[in-house]
Amino acid sequence: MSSDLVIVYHRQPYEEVELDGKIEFRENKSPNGIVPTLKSFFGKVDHGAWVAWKQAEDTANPGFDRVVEIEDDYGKYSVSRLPLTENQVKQFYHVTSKEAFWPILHGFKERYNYDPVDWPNFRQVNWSFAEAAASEAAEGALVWVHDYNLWLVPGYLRQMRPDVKIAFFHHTPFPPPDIFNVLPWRKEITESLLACDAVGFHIPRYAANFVQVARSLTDVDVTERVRVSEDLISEGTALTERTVPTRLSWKGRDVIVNTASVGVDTAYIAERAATDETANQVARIRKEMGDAQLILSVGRTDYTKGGVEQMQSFERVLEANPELHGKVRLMHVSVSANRNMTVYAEVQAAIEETAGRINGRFGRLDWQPISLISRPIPFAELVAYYRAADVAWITPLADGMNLVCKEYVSARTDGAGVLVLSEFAGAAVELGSAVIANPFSNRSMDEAILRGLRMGEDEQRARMAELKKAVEKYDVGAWGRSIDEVLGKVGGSPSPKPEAA
Ligand code: GDG
Repeated sequence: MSSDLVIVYHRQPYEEVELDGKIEFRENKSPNGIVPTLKSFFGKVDHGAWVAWKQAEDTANPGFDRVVEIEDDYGKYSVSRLPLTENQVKQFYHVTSKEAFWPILHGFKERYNYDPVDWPNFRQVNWSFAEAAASEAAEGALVWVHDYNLWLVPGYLRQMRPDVKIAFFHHTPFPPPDIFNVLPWRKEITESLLACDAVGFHIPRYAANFVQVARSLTDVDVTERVRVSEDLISEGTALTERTVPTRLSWKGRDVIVNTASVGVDTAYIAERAATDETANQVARIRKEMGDAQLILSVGRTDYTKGGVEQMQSFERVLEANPELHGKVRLMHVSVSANRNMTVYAEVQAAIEETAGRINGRFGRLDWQPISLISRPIPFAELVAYYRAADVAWITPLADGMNLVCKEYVSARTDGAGVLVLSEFAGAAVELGSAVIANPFSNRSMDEAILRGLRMGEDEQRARMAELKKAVEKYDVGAWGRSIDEVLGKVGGSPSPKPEAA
């Protein structure tokens, strides 16, 4: 059945569970994250489709149904599973996307690795995604593509199906031309993005960078520029922009450039934070802490998240402030998305080595400065740690948005707690009331964490109230509404379902 809305996202929108030899499709265990928000768009159309990949030994005979029909709380939708071999996945995702694109997107030119890239494979995989989307899309449908690993899909889809509307959303930062143009495929990627009706980013800076890149590579005119909303202008943060281009003209076609920051489900997190189970866990954590303060740091194991740099700051702070020994602990939760990738194994090793050195240097029988958690902890438990922490210390070197800081604020329905946030996280443009730190400056990092630890309750509450306003204003529902508005502008917005008779 063809669909009015096709979402193209690398991950499948459910968990596949094998029960007595039969495969069952289940809702993802944690309702947190953006998958439920994406699926909620299916409620607005007669029929939706989702395209993702699934590993197969033989792509001609994958041993699973290419398309399955799902019916859940979000309505009826098809899921098209594109069979890819292990090697195709490794090449397109782990090599080209993670070794070549990821460092460039985050501004780490020195980590860019061109040598292992198999560009024909990347093109082939993106072509297959475009074909799968094309075969699900109804006449004039909207196809909504997510993230840089599918950069070539819009261009291919435009060739295959000139009738469809195409929107794209980047979850990462987008760098300026001096960095992006390191990629030898820069023009091919940019022209594919310009084949969209709407190209989306978290914050105005990334949109502005994209437009600069486009202008450096092709004749593109900015036909509309608007002033950035006051609450996204945060003095003293590196990523603030004053105006942003919102419409381009390229080869006679209009391209909307939109910004909408992904948020979290504040109501769900607040509800979790208010349960008795959470209260009991918080009491247990606080008891274990005694009179020591708890600093919490959470993020994927990735060099962009600045885990090692943060621990080095903690080491300097402990060295310079002996009165803190025994009085503060850092809980560092750093989970690897892929342990088999050399680059992440190296980051993990560096984190372990740094934590080990600091614990060895300062630790005592009754006090270990750093607790390192390298396994994922259940979300309910994470909420308890958010609630128990005196300070959340979130200092990525670069981060598209960063949802952890927003989750922390949402969990603090008690109104207390301090957020120390990197000015290089996209979230910082909304969360100027956090203690803002520059992770490239030792002095800024050390002063910010000390300020967080020493902050009095009145200031904590005043700042947290401001943070809460921003996180609620830009929650996941607001992201959905803002995207809906853009999709409406391109004329491809899923039209509301007729009311049931
Ligand atoms: C990309 C962009 C952008 C982490 N540890 C545990 C755990 N988590 C969950 C957090 C949070 C999520 O992982 C991480 O989200 P982030 O936004 O911080 O970072 P990325 O994974 O890098 O996401 C990013 C995002 O896309 C959305 O567009 O914000 O900039 O890089 O939800 O809670 N969850 C559980 N246990 C853990 O140990 N349950």
